[in-house]
Amino acid sequence: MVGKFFQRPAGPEQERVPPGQYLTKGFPVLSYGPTPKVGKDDWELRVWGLAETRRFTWADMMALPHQAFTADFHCVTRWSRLDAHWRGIRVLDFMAQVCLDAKATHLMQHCYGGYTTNLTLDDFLRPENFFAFELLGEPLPPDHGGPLRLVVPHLYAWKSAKWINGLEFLDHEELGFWERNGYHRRGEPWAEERYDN
Ligand SMILES: Nc1nc2c(c(=O)[nH]1)N[C@H]1C(S)=C(S)[C@@H](COP(=O)(O)O)O[C@H]1N2
Ligand SMILES: [Mo]
Repeated sequence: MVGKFFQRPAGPEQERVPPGQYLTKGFPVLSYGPTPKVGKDDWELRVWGLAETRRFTWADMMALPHQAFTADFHCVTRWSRLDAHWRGIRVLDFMAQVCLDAKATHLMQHCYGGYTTNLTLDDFLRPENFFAFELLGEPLPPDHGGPLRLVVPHLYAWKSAKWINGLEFLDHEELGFWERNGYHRRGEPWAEERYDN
Protein backbone atom coordinates (compact mmCIF):
# COMPACT_ATOMS: atom_id res chain seq x y z
CA MET A 1 0.00 0.00 0.00
CA VAL A 2 2.97 2.35 0.50
CA GLY A 3 3.85 3.97 -2.83
CA LYS A 4 3.13 7.00 -4.92
CA PHE A 5 -0.29 7.67 -3.44
CA PHE A 6 0.15 6.40 0.09
CA GLN A 7 3.00 8.05 1.95
CA ARG A 8 4.46 7.61 5.36
CA PRO A 9 3.70 10.88 7.11
CA ALA A 10 6.56 13.38 7.41
CA GLY A 11 6.99 16.83 8.96
CA PRO A 12 4.21 18.62 10.82
CA GLU A 13 1.54 16.42 9.25
CA GLN A 14 3.04 13.46 11.08
CA GLU A 15 1.48 14.56 14.35
CA ARG A 16 -1.96 14.53 12.77
CA VAL A 17 -1.77 10.99 11.43
CA PRO A 18 -2.80 8.29 13.91
CA PRO A 19 -0.53 5.28 14.47
CA GLY A 20 -0.45 2.71 11.66
CA GLN A 21 -2.01 5.07 9.08
CA TYR A 22 -0.63 6.26 5.69
CA LEU A 23 -1.39 9.58 4.04
CA THR A 24 -3.20 9.84 0.76
CA LYS A 25 -3.69 13.09 -1.18
CA GLY A 26 -6.68 11.70 -3.03
CA PHE A 27 -9.95 10.56 -1.57
CA PRO A 28 -10.47 6.82 -2.06
CA VAL A 29 -14.00 5.41 -2.18
CA LEU A 30 -14.70 2.66 0.28
CA SER A 31 -18.14 1.07 0.13
CA TYR A 32 -19.47 -2.32 1.00
CA GLY A 33 -21.86 -3.02 -1.86
CA PRO A 34 -23.15 -0.85 -4.69
CA THR A 35 -23.85 2.88 -4.51
CA PRO A 36 -27.58 3.43 -3.93
CA LYS A 37 -29.22 5.87 -6.31
CA VAL A 38 -31.27 8.32 -4.28
CA GLY A 39 -32.87 11.42 -5.77
CA LYS A 40 -33.32 14.47 -3.56
CA ASP A 41 -37.09 14.46 -4.22
CA ASP A 42 -37.50 10.99 -2.71
CA TRP A 43 -34.83 11.42 -0.07
CA GLU A 44 -35.70 11.41 3.62
CA LEU A 45 -34.00 11.09 6.98
CA ARG A 46 -36.12 9.35 9.60
CA VAL A 47 -35.75 9.62 13.37
CA TRP A 48 -37.24 6.99 15.68
CA GLY A 49 -36.74 4.95 18.83
CA LEU A 50 -36.10 6.99 21.98
CA ALA A 51 -36.97 10.26 20.28
CA GLU A 52 -40.09 11.84 18.84
CA THR A 53 -40.63 10.11 15.47
CA ARG A 54 -39.79 12.52 12.62
CA ARG A 55 -39.19 12.56 8.87
CA PHE A 56 -36.92 15.22 7.42
CA THR A 57 -37.17 15.92 3.71
CA TRP A 58 -34.33 17.39 1.62
CA ALA A 59 -36.03 20.81 1.87
CA ASP A 60 -36.20 20.48 5.67
CA MET A 61 -32.45 19.83 5.78
CA MET A 62 -31.62 22.68 3.41
CA ALA A 63 -33.59 25.05 5.68
CA LEU A 64 -31.15 24.36 8.56
CA PRO A 65 -27.92 26.41 8.92
CA HIS A 66 -25.08 25.35 6.60
CA GLN A 67 -21.39 25.57 7.33
CA ALA A 68 -18.09 24.88 5.63
CA PHE A 69 -15.81 22.64 7.67
CA THR A 70 -12.42 20.95 7.34
CA ALA A 71 -11.83 17.50 8.74
CA ASP A 72 -9.32 14.66 8.70
CA PHE A 73 -10.58 11.24 7.68
CA HIS A 74 -9.01 7.97 8.84
CA CYS A 75 -10.04 4.63 7.31
CA VAL A 76 -9.33 1.54 9.34
CA THR A 77 -7.80 -0.03 6.19
CA ARG A 78 -4.93 2.42 6.95
CA TRP A 79 -5.36 5.41 4.66
CA SER A 80 -5.78 8.88 6.09
CA ARG A 81 -6.87 11.96 4.20
CA LEU A 82 -6.10 15.27 5.97
CA ASP A 83 -7.93 18.58 5.51
CA ALA A 84 -10.85 17.53 3.37
CA HIS A 85 -13.13 20.51 2.76
CA TRP A 86 -16.79 19.80 3.27
CA ARG A 87 -20.02 21.70 3.65
CA GLY A 88 -22.91 20.53 5.72
CA ILE A 89 -25.23 20.83 8.68
CA ARG A 90 -23.80 20.62 12.16
CA VAL A 91 -25.20 17.60 14.02
CA LEU A 92 -25.88 19.86 17.02
CA ASP A 93 -27.99 22.21 14.85
CA PHE A 94 -29.91 19.26 13.43
CA MET A 95 -30.45 17.76 16.87
CA ALA A 96 -31.95 21.03 18.11
CA GLN A 97 -34.94 19.96 15.93
CA VAL A 98 -35.19 16.53 17.54
CA CYS A 99 -36.96 15.81 20.81
CA LEU A 100 -34.82 13.13 22.47
CA ASP A 101 -36.02 10.91 25.29
CA ALA A 102 -33.85 11.42 28.39
CA LYS A 103 -33.20 7.66 28.42
CA ALA A 104 -31.38 7.70 25.05
CA THR A 105 -27.67 6.84 25.40
CA HIS A 106 -26.81 5.27 22.01
CA LEU A 107 -27.90 5.35 18.40
CA MET A 108 -27.82 3.35 15.21
CA GLN A 109 -27.22 5.08 11.89
CA HIS A 110 -29.23 3.52 9.06
CA CYS A 111 -28.52 4.03 5.35
CA TYR A 112 -30.00 3.55 1.90
CA GLY A 113 -28.56 0.18 0.84
CA GLY A 114 -28.84 -1.32 4.33
CA TYR A 115 -25.51 -0.35 5.95
CA THR A 116 -25.66 0.39 9.67
CA THR A 117 -23.14 1.69 12.20
CA ASN A 118 -23.54 2.45 15.90
CA LEU A 119 -22.42 5.40 18.06
CA THR A 120 -22.81 6.49 21.64
CA LEU A 121 -24.80 9.68 22.08
CA ASP A 122 -21.60 11.30 23.45
CA ASP A 123 -19.72 10.49 20.25
CA PHE A 124 -22.62 11.78 18.14
CA LEU A 125 -23.39 15.07 19.94
CA ARG A 126 -20.05 16.76 19.23
CA PRO A 127 -19.56 20.15 17.54
CA GLU A 128 -17.17 18.73 14.91
CA ASN A 129 -19.73 16.24 13.57
CA PHE A 130 -21.69 17.15 10.44
CA PHE A 131 -24.22 15.90 7.95
CA ALA A 132 -22.25 16.72 4.78
CA PHE A 133 -23.70 17.45 1.33
CA GLU A 134 -20.64 18.98 -0.40
CA LEU A 135 -17.07 17.69 -0.73
CA LEU A 136 -14.20 19.74 -2.20
CA GLY A 137 -16.60 22.37 -3.53
CA GLU A 138 -18.90 19.97 -5.39
CA PRO A 139 -22.21 18.35 -4.45
CA LEU A 140 -21.27 15.22 -2.50
CA PRO A 141 -20.67 12.56 -5.20
CA PRO A 142 -22.90 9.48 -4.91
CA ASP A 143 -19.88 7.22 -4.34
CA HIS A 144 -18.85 9.34 -1.36
CA GLY A 145 -22.33 9.15 0.17
CA GLY A 146 -24.34 11.75 -1.74
CA PRO A 147 -26.75 13.27 -1.40
CA LEU A 148 -25.96 13.32 2.33
CA ARG A 149 -23.65 11.51 4.74
CA LEU A 150 -22.49 11.83 8.30
CA VAL A 151 -18.89 12.91 9.04
CA VAL A 152 -17.56 11.96 12.50
CA PRO A 153 -13.89 13.01 12.31
CA HIS A 154 -12.76 11.71 15.72
CA LEU A 155 -13.57 8.06 14.92
CA TYR A 156 -12.49 5.74 12.07
CA ALA A 157 -14.39 6.58 8.91
CA TRP A 158 -16.62 3.49 8.93
CA LYS A 159 -18.60 5.42 11.60
CA SER A 160 -19.31 8.16 9.01
CA ALA A 161 -22.40 6.68 7.36
CA LYS A 162 -22.85 7.39 3.65
CA TRP A 163 -26.41 7.71 2.22
CA ILE A 164 -27.72 8.09 5.75
CA ASN A 165 -31.50 7.82 6.02
CA GLY A 166 -32.23 6.96 9.63
CA LEU A 167 -31.25 7.66 13.23
CA GLU A 168 -32.56 5.15 15.74
CA PHE A 169 -32.08 6.25 19.33
CA LEU A 170 -31.52 3.51 21.93
CA ASP A 171 -30.98 3.08 25.67
CA HIS A 172 -28.29 0.40 25.12
CA GLU A 173 -25.56 -0.44 22.64
CA GLU A 174 -26.40 -2.37 19.49
CA LEU A 175 -23.75 -3.23 16.91
CA GLY A 176 -23.85 -2.10 13.29
CA PHE A 177 -22.71 -3.92 10.16
CA TRP A 178 -18.92 -3.79 10.57
CA GLU A 179 -19.10 -3.91 14.35
CA ARG A 180 -20.94 -7.26 14.12
CA ASN A 181 -18.31 -8.41 11.63
CA GLY A 182 -15.29 -7.88 13.86
CA TYR A 183 -14.64 -4.14 13.88
CA HIS A 184 -14.33 -2.34 17.18
CA ARG A 185 -17.53 -1.07 18.82
CA ARG A 186 -16.12 2.50 19.09
CA GLY A 187 -13.20 2.84 16.65
CA GLU A 188 -11.00 5.61 18.05
CA PRO A 189 -8.00 5.94 15.68
CA TRP A 190 -5.49 7.36 18.17
CA ALA A 191 -6.03 4.31 20.38
CA GLU A 192 -6.01 2.06 17.27
CA GLU A 193 -9.41 0.61 18.15
CA ARG A 194 -9.50 -1.33 14.89
CA TYR A 195 -10.78 -4.86 15.12
CA ASP A 196 -11.09 -6.09 18.70
CA ASN A 197 -14.06 -5.22 20.83
N1 LIG B 1 -23.59 3.43 3.88
C1 LIG B 1 -22.28 3.21 3.96
N2 LIG B 1 -21.51 4.08 4.65
C2 LIG B 1 -20.18 3.87 4.74
C3 LIG B 1 -19.57 2.74 4.16
C4 LIG B 1 -20.41 1.84 3.45
O1 LIG B 1 -19.95 0.82 2.90
N3 LIG B 1 -21.74 2.11 3.35
N4 LIG B 1 -18.21 2.54 4.29
C5 LIG B 1 -17.56 3.19 5.42
C6 LIG B 1 -16.11 3.14 5.36
S1 LIG B 1 -15.36 1.69 5.80
C7 LIG B 1 -15.35 4.24 5.06
S2 LIG B 1 -13.65 4.22 5.11
C8 LIG B 1 -15.99 5.48 4.61
C9 LIG B 1 -15.45 5.79 3.24
O2 LIG B 1 -16.00 6.97 2.73
P1 LIG B 1 -15.56 7.38 1.25
O3 LIG B 1 -15.97 6.28 0.34
O4 LIG B 1 -16.25 8.68 1.01
O5 LIG B 1 -14.06 7.52 1.29
O6 LIG B 1 -17.41 5.39 4.53
C10 LIG B 1 -18.02 4.64 5.56
N5 LIG B 1 -19.44 4.76 5.43
MO1 LIG C 1 -13.06 2.28 6.08
